[in-house]
Amino acid sequence: SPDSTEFFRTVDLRGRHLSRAALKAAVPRVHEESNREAEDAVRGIIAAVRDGGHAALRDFAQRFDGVSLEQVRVPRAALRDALAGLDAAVRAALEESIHRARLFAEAQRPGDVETVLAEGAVVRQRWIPVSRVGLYVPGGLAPLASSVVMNVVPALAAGVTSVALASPPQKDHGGLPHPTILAAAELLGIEEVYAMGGAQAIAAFAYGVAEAEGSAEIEAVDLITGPGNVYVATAKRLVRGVVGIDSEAGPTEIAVLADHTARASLVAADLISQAEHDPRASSVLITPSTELADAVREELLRQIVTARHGERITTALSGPQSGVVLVDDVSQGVAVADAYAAEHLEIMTEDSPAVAARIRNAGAIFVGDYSPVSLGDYCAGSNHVLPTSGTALFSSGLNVTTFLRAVQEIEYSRDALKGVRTHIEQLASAENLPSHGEAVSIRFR
Ligand code: HSO
Ligand code: ZN
Repeated sequence: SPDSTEFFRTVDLRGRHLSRAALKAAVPRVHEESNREAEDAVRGIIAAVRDGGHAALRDFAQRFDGVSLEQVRVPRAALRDALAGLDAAVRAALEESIHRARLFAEAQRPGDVETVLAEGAVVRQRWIPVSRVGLYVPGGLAPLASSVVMNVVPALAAGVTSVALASPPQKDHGGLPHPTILAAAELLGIEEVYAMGGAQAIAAFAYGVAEAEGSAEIEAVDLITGPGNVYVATAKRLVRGVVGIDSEAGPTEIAVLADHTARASLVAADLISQAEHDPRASSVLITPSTELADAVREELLRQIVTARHGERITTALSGPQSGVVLVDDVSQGVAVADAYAAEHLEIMTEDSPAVAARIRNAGAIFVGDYSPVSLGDYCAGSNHVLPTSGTALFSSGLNVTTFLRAVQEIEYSRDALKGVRTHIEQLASAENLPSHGEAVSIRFR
């Protein structure tokens, strides 16, 4: 049942031939109703920030982060100090992560195209970066310094010139965002950093915050990106339209499509790794092998004992959003994975690359035993800000094009326009919009 708290429950789809919609409904997932509550709270927060500006941000910092905040803007000196105080090995790791992410992001830059449809009839598509972005970096349950890299690198590779970053103020760090997050920002040359988190940060980016007694204006952005908990994801959804957003990147999800050749210890470790993020995280195993399913369940129980965040992990694995889906064979497994459209999908089967090639819906696909999600979280070169909750059906993880717009440009000569003049006049009159036709005809009189 949807509110069971059974540990890593089983959904048995063997021998069932379900439609795409039925498959989608059968797969373990938190369904929308349970997000409704968050939505009401978030609406209130957004309105409060819109109306109350800096004072509201201070109130929320007090209420949600337990911090009395004088300034949301992080001083430059704090950024420099954070980098100066960063552990050398962590700095080296961040640098490698940045290096790999940058190489891949730069390779993603799409080229402009130009098509000549007739002599003097030219259309082009030009990619133009958005002007100003607001990047969100979670810091609640874990300070995700790697998310600074994942947001900033593709934005800069796209050519965005105004980059603002927000991350929750930390009680243990004098009301500043986590020092590793600040250090990562400094490493990437980001100077505009705010100590604000949750839905209130998203509202501040979307609507801007007016200058008030000693606190400078926060200029509204054009696009907000970044992962977050259910409140952040909900807030982004609610301000979409006022600003652009990336895909919905809410509580993390991992699905593993594995057969009898997979190693249960690896599968379990990977399921646990993402459950570690959030009690609302989802970990799903899709397999035709009941032996593997049993072995993975045993491994989960064994590995949780020594996991630092055992309680959070147990909650995530016991929720309706997690469990094992038994399928007839790998082909049905592919269909289930496609219906689920996981944020992260790992393939550990016989000939994993061939199975991966058949997948259509996933935020990112991790192929084989040596490509765990943790690799992608930190150091693969790929991006870890990915669509969750099935939104991979229609959206993509962060990449360079997230920060670009494709602008079409039309340039026809007199003769070229003359070549389609009558077609335009005909279509205009067929649509009963004769002034459209006239705007062409007048040029030839
Ligand atoms: N797995 C998260 C990203 C992350 N993990 C950051 C560790 N740090 C969402 O893809
Ligand atoms: Zn992760």
